Order: sequence, then C-alpha cells, then structure tokens
Amino acid sequence: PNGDLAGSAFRNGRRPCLPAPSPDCSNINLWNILRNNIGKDLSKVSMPVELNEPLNTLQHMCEELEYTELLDRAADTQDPYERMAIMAAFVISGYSSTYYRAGSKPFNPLLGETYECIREDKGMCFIAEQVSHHPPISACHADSNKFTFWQDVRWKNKFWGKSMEILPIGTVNVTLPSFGDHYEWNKVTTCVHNILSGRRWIEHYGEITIRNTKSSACICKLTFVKGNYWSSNVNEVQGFVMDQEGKVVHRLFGKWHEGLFCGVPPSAKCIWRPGSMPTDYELYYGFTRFAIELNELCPEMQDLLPPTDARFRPDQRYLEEGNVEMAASEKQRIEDLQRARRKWQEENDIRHEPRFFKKVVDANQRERWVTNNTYWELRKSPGFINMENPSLW
Ligand code: PIF
Repeated sequence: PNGDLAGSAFRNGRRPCLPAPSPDCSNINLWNILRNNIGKDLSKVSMPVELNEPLNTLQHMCEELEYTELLDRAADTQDPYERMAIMAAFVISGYSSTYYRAGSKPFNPLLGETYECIREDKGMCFIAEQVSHHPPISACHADSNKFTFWQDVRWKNKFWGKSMEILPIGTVNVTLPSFGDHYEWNKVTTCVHNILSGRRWIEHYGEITIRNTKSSACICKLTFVKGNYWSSNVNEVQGFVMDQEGKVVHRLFGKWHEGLFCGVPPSAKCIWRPGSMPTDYELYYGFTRFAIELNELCPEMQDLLPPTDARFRPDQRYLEEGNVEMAASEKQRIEDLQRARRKWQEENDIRHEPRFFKKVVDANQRERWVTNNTYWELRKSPGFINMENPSLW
C-alpha cells in the first residue's frame, strides 16, 4: 500500500475510520435552547447530545499535539530565531484541525474524568483531567524525550445572536530540555459563525505572543487576522520573530488551515503544512485521521486505563456508534449522577481534589493546574485495576 492512510494504519494498527457517521441533527432547535437561556452562562445549560462530537475537551487538548514533529524539530534546531519560527508553526498547527469542526461541540467532561494518550510513533505520552466543573477547567500534560507540553484551559462564552465567541483563558507551555527553553503563549479567540442558521464556520482571531522565559534572545508575535467570509484573507496568520533589539529576524505568513511560510515571497520557505483529510470526512464530524484515533479503545488497553478514562464514557461511546437515543439517555443519567455526587459533597463539606493535577500560583499570581506526576507511576504500580477509583458512570 502506498497511500499514507494505508501506510499509517498498517504501521501503528490504529483505526482508519469511525464506526458510524455523524447523525443527522437538523431536528435540533438551537434557537429554542438559546432563547430559553438568554443571559445565562451557556456552560451551565445541558445541551442535547446531538450537538456533540464523540470527543471531549480533554481529547481536544490532545489534538493540539497532532504535529509534535515540529517540537522534535525545534528541539534539534541550534539557531534560536529559527527555533522560534518552528515553535510558531507548532502553535498555529494546533488550530488546523478545527477547520471542519464548526458543526459540533466537544463533550464537557465530568469532574474527575481523565484521558490518556500514548503515541509510540510520536514518542509522546499525554494525560488530562477535568479539574473543575463550574467553571469547566481542563488540565493536561505531555512528556517526550524532546519536549514537555502542558496547559490548563478555561473558556468564557459570548453569545452574540448570530455567532458565539469562545475566549480562552490560560497559558500554554512547552519546554525543550536540549536548550533549556521554556516557551509560553496565550490562545486566540475562537468564533463560531452562523450558530442558528446557514452554514456554520469557525474563525480564530487575535494576537499571540510566544516568549521564551529562559532567554530574551527573541520573541514571536502572531496575528490571526479577523476576516470575513468573502475576503481572501480568511484564516490568515501573519507574524514575525524579533530579536532583543526589536529587529525583525524572520517574517511568517500563512493560513492556519493551510500552512505556514517563513521569509518573503516568492522565496519563502514552507515550515508546516497540515496532513490530508480522510475520505468522507464531512460525514464523520470533520475529524482528521489523528482525531479519529483518539477515542479508540483497543482491548489490550482496557485493563490498563483508569475507569475514569473518557474512552469508557458510555454516552460518548454510544454517539460514536451512532446510537443517539442511548447517548441522550446516558448523558442525562450521568449528569444526574454527577449532580448527586456534588450535592453529597456539599452537604458533607468536602471539596473535590483532582487526582493527577495540583494547583499552583504562578509568578503573575494566577492559579495554574500542573501535573502532580503520579499518573504514570500509579499506572505501572499498583496499576489502576488494583486501586480504588472514582466511579463516574
Ligand atoms: C452540561 O454540559 P453540556 C452543562 O455544563 C450542565 O450545566 C451540567 O449540568 P450541571 C452538565 O453536567 C453538563 O454535562 C454545555 C456547555 C458545556 C463545554 C465547554 O455538554 C466547551 O451539555 C465549549 O454543554 C466549546 O456547552 C464549544 O461547556 C466549541 O462543553 C464549539 O457552553 C457550551 C457550548 C455552547 C454550545 C453552542 C453550540 C455550538 C455548536 O447541573 O452540573 O450544571
């Protein structure tokens, strides 16, 4: 086989497609839901499962790691300016999978829900946990020989009638031990257009600054240009790598769904381009190949994963299998269970403690969630199957 689909499916044995196409959700009246909840924080409204895709926000954070080969490349790049340009490509690549994803939203994980992802092919291990329910906060951490990646994500929603803005709060971090670098950056605003009618589409806009907190040799500024549906600058990204004196060393331009170039056209060099989409992706939630693989539950993993892993969440699994009725009733049942747990904890004055992440206060007095480094140790010994685990569903 010479198609890269067949090649990678063979090489790592991962599934090449979802078990069922996305269900038809044209009967969902989003307008009614939104009208009945005007002025309310939408994260406190239980949404019909038909609006969801069979991935949750923890798995979404993992999707930002589809192009870790860029981090590997950065870790092997001597020149700090070039290294920063590759970091910029990595930052932008994290948005590429959202291009075909305006149709649905991820599952909101239950408090204490986890997700692990081991990618031998990428040399990476990822772990995430939902550390807060209201407001929803997801924390994650990924290790590799070449880099460490972590972030915690919180959103604010702004509903504008025709569109909805998602304003992320938080900092993304990457360290490259080979150079002692610690990169930090913010995320841009995401806007879902035509929420109520017409063809939904996603836009990202705003500025990102990438800093290396361990060296002031250079910084990178990126602008995700706010366009409109008709203009050609849709999804455009522009930016530059600047040295200590403020002199531009590299110019960057491209589109977050198409690729990033460094230099000045026509001699600019392409630093990153997204992979091809799988066949019939429109029928399958617009998932990339990487996204398709995220919720796969291989038999040999069953006994190794904690029972809180998203792969065991029944409503999400039913939706993935195309069984919307069961997905809907299970979502309701699981949410009720969570409400009962919350009530019990409140009555007994118990505060929820995340299992694999701890809260720290950073240099800017902001609360951050970072790994407590217990997940992989416990997985190895005694093994989650030999431990007491929270039962979420
Ligand atoms: C439920 O989550 P939903 C609600 O939080 C509900 O309040 C809670 O009950 P409780 C339930 O336990 C939850 O399951 C609502 C909300 C969740 C996110 C963040 O899954 C992701 O039913 C946002 O959904 C990314 O959804 C959006 O928040 C990307 O999942 C597009 O706010 C939203 C999203 C708004 C949907 C607009 C549709 C666009 C396609 O009693 O415990 O409070």
